[in-house]
Amino acid sequence: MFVTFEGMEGSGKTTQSEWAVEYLANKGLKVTRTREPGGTRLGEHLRKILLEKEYSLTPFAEIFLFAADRAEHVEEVLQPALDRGEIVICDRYIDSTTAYQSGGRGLPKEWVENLNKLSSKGLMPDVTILLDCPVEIGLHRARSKGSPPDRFESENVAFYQRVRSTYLQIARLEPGRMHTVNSSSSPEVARVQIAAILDDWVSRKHP
Ligand code: Z5A
Repeated sequence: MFVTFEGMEGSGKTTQSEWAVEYLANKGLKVTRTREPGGTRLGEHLRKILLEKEYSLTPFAEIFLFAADRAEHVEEVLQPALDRGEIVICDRYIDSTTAYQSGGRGLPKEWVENLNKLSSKGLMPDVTILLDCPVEIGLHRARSKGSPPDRFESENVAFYQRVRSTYLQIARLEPGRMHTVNSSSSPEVARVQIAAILDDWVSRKHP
């Protein structure tokens, strides 16, 4: 079972995906947690290039780096773990590319979707949990972390509005895969819904 967590920065992906690993492991299930960009040795290098403000990447250069990260991640980490029968929980995957590079940066959607198919070798999540909250809440949480803003955190509110509306559009188009969870209030409130989604999928995939 392949689970992805998506959402804008500060929506709570890291907090909730860490919790989800613990929740499933406590049921005796074998779980691998990973992330994009990152998750492999090459990916962690690419992550630095993508997030550090040192590099002013063009949208085309940026999307190819995300695609290279994903190609490596799918072959080296995601597919092998799924082949071993493990549950894989991944913090960001192809929907991030659609939301940020197409919605945020404005690259043509069809073009981004084709690159997503190539870089992922067609590997799609069984279930995607979209943590959704107003842009102002997400940005406030992210900027309260105290660390200097990275290349994405420096983007303006309009950029994040486009990211959010692209995510919500994917959720409308793919209701069977993408489940939207309101993450505006406390993590505990969102967890009730996340647990129900995970339980449903575990009963289907790992009866
Ligand atoms: N990116 C891209 O453009 N294209 C791609 O294809 C991919 C990625 C794969 C790096 O992602 C950047 O890469 C990302 C998009 C781009 N940039 N942005 N934006 P990242 O996932 O590493 O970075 P991030 O999104 O900035 O993560 P983050 O700042 O760590 O946010 P988060 O994981 O969503 O939030 P969090 O750390 O779990 O929680 C933030 C705080 O909110 C924390 O103190 C929580 O306790 C608190 N909080 C309050 N309420 C809640 C609820 N309800 N749930 C969870 N947490 C809550």
